Amino acid sequence: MIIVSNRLPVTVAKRKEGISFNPSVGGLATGLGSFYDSYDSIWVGWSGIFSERLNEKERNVIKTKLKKEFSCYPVLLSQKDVDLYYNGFCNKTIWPLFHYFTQYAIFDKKLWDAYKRVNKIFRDLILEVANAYDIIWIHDYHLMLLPRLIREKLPDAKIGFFLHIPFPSFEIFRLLPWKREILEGFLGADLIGFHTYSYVKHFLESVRRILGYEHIYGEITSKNRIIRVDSFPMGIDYAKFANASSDFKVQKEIDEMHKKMGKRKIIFSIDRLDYTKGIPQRLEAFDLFLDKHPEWRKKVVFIVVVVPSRTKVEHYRLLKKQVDELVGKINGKYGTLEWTPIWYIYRPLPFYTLVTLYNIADIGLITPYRDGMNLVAKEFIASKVDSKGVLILSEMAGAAEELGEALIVNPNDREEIAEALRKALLMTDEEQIERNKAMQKRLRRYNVKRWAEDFIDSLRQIKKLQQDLSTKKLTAEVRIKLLDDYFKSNYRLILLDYDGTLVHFAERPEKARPDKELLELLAYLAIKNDVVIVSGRDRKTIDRWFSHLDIGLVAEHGTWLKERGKDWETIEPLENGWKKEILPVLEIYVDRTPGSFIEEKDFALAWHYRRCDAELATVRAKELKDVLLSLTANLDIGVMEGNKVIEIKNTNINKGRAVLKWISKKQWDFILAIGDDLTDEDMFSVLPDTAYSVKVGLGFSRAKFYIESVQKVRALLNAMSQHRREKDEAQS
Ligand code: GDG
Repeated sequence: MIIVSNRLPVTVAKRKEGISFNPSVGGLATGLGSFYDSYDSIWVGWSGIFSERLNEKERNVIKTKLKKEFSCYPVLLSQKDVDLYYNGFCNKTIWPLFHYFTQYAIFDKKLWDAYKRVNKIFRDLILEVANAYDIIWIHDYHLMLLPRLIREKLPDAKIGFFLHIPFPSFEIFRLLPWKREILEGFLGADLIGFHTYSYVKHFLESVRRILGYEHIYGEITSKNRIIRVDSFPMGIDYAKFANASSDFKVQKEIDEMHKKMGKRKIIFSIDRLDYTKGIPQRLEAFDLFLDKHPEWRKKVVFIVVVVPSRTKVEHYRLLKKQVDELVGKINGKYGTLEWTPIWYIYRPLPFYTLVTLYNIADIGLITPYRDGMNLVAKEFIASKVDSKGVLILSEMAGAAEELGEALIVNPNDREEIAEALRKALLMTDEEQIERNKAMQKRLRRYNVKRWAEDFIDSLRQIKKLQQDLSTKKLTAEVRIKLLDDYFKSNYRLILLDYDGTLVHFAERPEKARPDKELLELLAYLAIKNDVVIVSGRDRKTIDRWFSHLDIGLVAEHGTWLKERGKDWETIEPLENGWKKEILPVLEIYVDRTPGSFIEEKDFALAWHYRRCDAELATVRAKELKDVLLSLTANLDIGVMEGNKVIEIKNTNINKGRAVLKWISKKQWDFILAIGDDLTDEDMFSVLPDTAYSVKVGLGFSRAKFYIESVQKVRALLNAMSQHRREKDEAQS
């Protein structure tokens, strides 16, 4: 497996004493690092040092050591690259935009160009190290173009992509001038993962509204590939945190801290210095708490650890100043000679100190404005060996979806945070233990290893599904065999759906009338074969369009049948009284859903929504289906979903039942059935094993093969009728 991320898990620096190699900090590096150690994998990323600061010899030393000792492959980036791509597009455009800080987002073509260039640098290194069967797992917002760039060069690669930050709602994402390219970049992957289902929904909505690709249960069919989109809430290395407190060094620090603190309660927070983490308003909430509850003064200490981050970006520098001032202000306002309300640390901590603080803290106060997941919240809970302590967590952190037993707060509501602090300080041990145990159980089970394995399993599954579908493709060889069987046989039956199979879907059904070429083609085919049009359309239309041809006809999904040279007939006398009950319901939905309309057939009703706003229509269709299902529960009436249509009709009628009439007529030695939607599945399911069944377009189907488009269907039928035409033309 090749893991790809902006930074390697090892940071290289050049010092007077020589070149140093240290573990990288941050959610991705710490989280994935432990999984990476236990898996046969290599890591591609930037080492943290500018390429121009190294001479050829140093480069080689670094490259060799990274490869040998850490299985890492460094991407070389210059200071300019890092400035425009990392500090620029990543952290001045994508980061603020995806965290809903639109006012901070800069849209600058120069930064975008650098982003594209650096993504290509990553691609080139991956192409050097990747083998055909490798899994390539790309991480985060720095590399959103990479899946597609790799796909262009390695069409069969197994590519997974995981976004560690939120994916914003469509209204925010659409602000990005390069939104199309970014989405297309994502779709180069086979599996796209997010922390929460909300981000999945946002992404799918943007894909639908910007690129026009629909999805079914998170599976997008784009051009000729199926791509899965799903949520995988990232876990932590649970055992590492749970076991750490028994470490001698940690024990010693814990004892010392307890001595220092006495009976004081400890509130704790740690974050990278980032405007998304809500540090200033958290301090203000603490201020409000001390103001409203003077009885708690001198009895609590708030340990605030802030880890320097992105110091090259201006907003971060301003934020640092703001935090410094606020801490000074609060300490000045309430502090006494023997009590400092806030202990403020601005630097990274060694792991054992971090674990010590998780251990001794009575309250973890984590209140980001927005956070993809937030691992600190999970680590705090995992470190509580005696299950005592209270987590106060922002509802805006992805982690809040899994940690419902925490005290959940709105990060913008200082009153609520102050009140949560009071409540946490008064919470009984029993309640703390009960809440934490439930969360610990979940975090222990879905740890980072499970998370990564789940992702990789899901990637393998989608790859297998793609392969299953691709083996079903009606390839050139199958086509030759099909034509060969066709020409060799004497009794041939050809069953053809109409809309989406012989003609493209049109916005209004009356527009999709058969063209001259199609009518001619059907006429030729009918000379030597039994041809049947098997349609869901109403009988009158089918009759008007095709009754002059010498072919069989099925209308309204099998309600009406017409054999060659005979009259229309119904399979059995059908009851129709339900229509007057259902029609008014459909009319309400037409009024409420602009662009939708009702089609009335002899024994069926259909509500079409192909011309509506996609989002609204999906919601309405679901609602309507529920309503109809409850209305028709005790009747012989079924509610079926087709392509952008909901159809209500007698349950014992379907295309399968209708075509049996033709299938059972003769000992056919060649049967071909072609269709494109769910209603055609009934037709495929009644065919004998020897028949050729073909679905138009990708997707799940009982058909043996799929064919890409209406044009290809026409080309196939043309080839079948060709020899006859040639004869005719020669004669004339
Ligand atoms: C991004 C997303 C998402 C922090 N300071 C020190 C230190 N850390 C470790 C923590 C934790 C990690 O860094 C921070 O992870 P978070 O998840 O809280 O936040 P981000 O860095 O913003 O991470 C985030 C994450 O990616 C994973 O997908 O959850 O939403 O923004 O593991 O323990 N570790 C040590 N010293 C420190 O001073 N040793």
